[in-house]
Amino acid sequence: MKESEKVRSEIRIVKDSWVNSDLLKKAKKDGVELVFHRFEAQQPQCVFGEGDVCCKNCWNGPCRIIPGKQDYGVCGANADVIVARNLLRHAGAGATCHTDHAKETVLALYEIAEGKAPGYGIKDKEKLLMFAEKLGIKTKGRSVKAIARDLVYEILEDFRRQQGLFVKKEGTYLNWLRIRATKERINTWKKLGILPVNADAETSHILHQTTMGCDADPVDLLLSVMRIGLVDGYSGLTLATDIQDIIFGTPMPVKSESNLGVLKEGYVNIVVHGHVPILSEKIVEWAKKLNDTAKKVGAKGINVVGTCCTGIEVLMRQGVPIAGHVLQQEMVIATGVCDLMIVDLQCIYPSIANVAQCYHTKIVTTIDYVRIPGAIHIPFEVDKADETAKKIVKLAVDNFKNRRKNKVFIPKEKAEVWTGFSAEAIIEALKKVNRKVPLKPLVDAIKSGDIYGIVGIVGCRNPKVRGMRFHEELTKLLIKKNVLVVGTGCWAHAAAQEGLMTPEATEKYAGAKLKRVLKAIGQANGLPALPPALHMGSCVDNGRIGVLLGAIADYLKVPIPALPVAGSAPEYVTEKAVAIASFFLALGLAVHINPVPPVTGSKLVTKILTKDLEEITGGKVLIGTTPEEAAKVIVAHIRKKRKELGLKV
Ligand code: BF8
Repeated sequence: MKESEKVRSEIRIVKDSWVNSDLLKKAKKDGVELVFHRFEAQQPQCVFGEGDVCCKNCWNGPCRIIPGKQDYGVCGANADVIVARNLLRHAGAGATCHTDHAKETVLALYEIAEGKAPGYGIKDKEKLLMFAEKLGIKTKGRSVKAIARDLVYEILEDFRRQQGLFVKKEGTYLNWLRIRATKERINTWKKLGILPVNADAETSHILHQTTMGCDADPVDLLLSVMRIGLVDGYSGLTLATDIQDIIFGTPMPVKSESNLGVLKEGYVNIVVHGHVPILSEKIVEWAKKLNDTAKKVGAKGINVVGTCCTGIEVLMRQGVPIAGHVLQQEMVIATGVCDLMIVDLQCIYPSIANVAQCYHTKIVTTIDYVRIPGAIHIPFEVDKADETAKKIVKLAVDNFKNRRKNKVFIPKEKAEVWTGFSAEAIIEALKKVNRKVPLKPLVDAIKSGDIYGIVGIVGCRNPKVRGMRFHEELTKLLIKKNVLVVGTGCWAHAAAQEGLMTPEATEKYAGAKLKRVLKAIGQANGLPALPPALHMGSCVDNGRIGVLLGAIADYLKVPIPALPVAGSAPEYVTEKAVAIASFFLALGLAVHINPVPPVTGSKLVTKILTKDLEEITGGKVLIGTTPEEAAKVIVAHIRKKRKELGLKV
C-alpha cells in the first residue's frame, strides 16, 4: 500500500467514534494487526464476488459472468441462475447457524428434563406451559420436567419429520411455525408452497437443489430462499430464543454499561464471546462464586464482560456489561487487560489467537466444531457445566499475574444502556398504561401518528462502511421522524455506545410526538421515559421482533405486510444476516439492506427482490447507501403503508 493510501485508510479508521485512536496507536506499537488493516490489504475486492456472478459449484469452473462477453457458465447457467443459487446457499448456511444454535438449547432442555444437567433449571415455567398447551401436550397434574421432555419431543419432530417431504406433499409443517406465526402468514406461505416441513432436511436439500445440473429456475430458487427464511425464523431464531427464555428466564428491563471502558484495570477480566448463553450464564455464576479467589491473587475481584451476541444474552438477562461489537473483538484484547476470552460459536475472528499472542490473554474454545489454532480447547457439556465453568474461571484468575503492565490501556469511553426489552417486557411496560388491553396504547399511538412507524434495525458492523456510523446516524434520523426503533445484534452495541438506549436519549433525539408517547409509558413505569431505541436482544432474538409484529397485526386485524413498519440491516456481514433478511422478507417486511446485497449481477433477481416480491409475500428489499438515503426510503415506505391503512400521513 502506498504511503498516501495508508494515511487515508488510517483517517477513515479513526473517524468511527467507537475506534479509540490512542488504543489504535498502542495496538500498532504492540505489533497487532486489526480487522481494518486486513480489510485495506484486501482492496480492491473482487467485482465478480460483489455481484455474486462467480460460480464455484463444479469444476467445469470456476466460471464468472461478464455481460455481453461471457453470458453463460460452462454448463449454461446464466447470471440469474448463478446469483439465485448463490443467494440460496448463503441463506441456507445462515439458517444452519441458527438451527444448530436452537438445537444446542433444545438438547440442553432435554438434559434438564432428564435430570442430567444439574447446573441448570427451568426459570420461565409459564412460558414452558404456554408452548406445551399450544402443542396439545397434557400439562395438568404433571411435573415440569415431564412436560419439558414432551415439549422437546414435539420440537425434535421439526428436525426429523419425513411426511410431507419430496414424494407426497401432505401439508405438514414445522410445529414451531404453527404456534408462533400468524394465521394469515401461514395461509399465504401455504398458498406459495413454501411452508417448511423439516428444518434439517430443508437446509441440506438446498445443497442438492443448487448443485450443478439441478434447479435452473431463478424464481423457484428465490421461493426456496423464502422457505429457508422461514426455517431460520422459526426453527432457528424464534425457537432458540423461546427455549433460552424457558431455561434462563425471559428478559425484563435492566440497566448496564457498554463499550471498551467496561473493562477494569485492577480486576480479572473475563470476556464471553460468541452466541449461545448456555456456557456464558455459568461463567457469570462462577465468576461471582470465585470472586474472593481472585482477591487472593491481588485482584479486586472478577469482572465478566461480553462481546457480540453471547455478551448480549448475559446483558439482557443479568445486566452483564458489554465491551464491544464484532469489529471490536480484537480491540478488547489489545487493551492488555483481557485475562481470558472464552468463545462458543459464530462471528469469532480466527485472528483473536494472533492478537492474544501479543499479550498475556488466553483464548478458550469450547465447541467441538469451533476450534482455533493457538487457543486452549476445553470441551463444554451441559452435564459438567459447573466443573467446566469453574475450571475456566480459575484459568483466568491464574492468568492475572501474567498481565504486562506496560501494555495496558483501557479507553475511557463507556455509556449507560437500558436493555431487556423482550416482547413480554414491552407488553408488561404497556400494561402499566392499560392493564386490560396492553397493546392499545401502542397501537393508538401508531394510529394517531405519534408513533409514525416501527423499524427493526439489526445486524453486524461492516468495515466497508467505516466512517459513516450507519447504525447510529440511521437510528437518530428515524427517531427524529417519530419512528420507534427496536433492534438486536451488533446494532444494539452501536446504539448503546452512542447513548441511544437511555431515557435521556428520548429527550435529546426523539421527535416531539414520539417523545410524548415514550415519556408517558416510561413515567408509568417509574422512568423519565422509555428509550427511543429498544434493545430486544441478540441476533437470534430477531424472532422477538416477529412475535411483536404478529401481535400488533393480530390486534389490528391486518396482515403483517400492511403495518407501517420496516426492517434494516445497514451494515450486514454474515450469511446469518442473509437468512434473517430472508425471514423478514417472507414475513412481508420491507427490508433495507446495506452494503448493496450481492445480487446486482442479475437484473432479474434484483428486480424480484426490490419490486415483484411485494406482490408475493408483501416484502421487498430497500436500497439506501447512506444513512440519509436509507432513512428516506424507509420513511417513504412507512408513509405508503399508513396511507393504505387510511392513517394520517
Ligand atoms: O449474530 S450482528 S456480526 S455478532 S451476525 Fe455476528 Fe452480525 Fe454481530 Fe451476533 Ni448477528
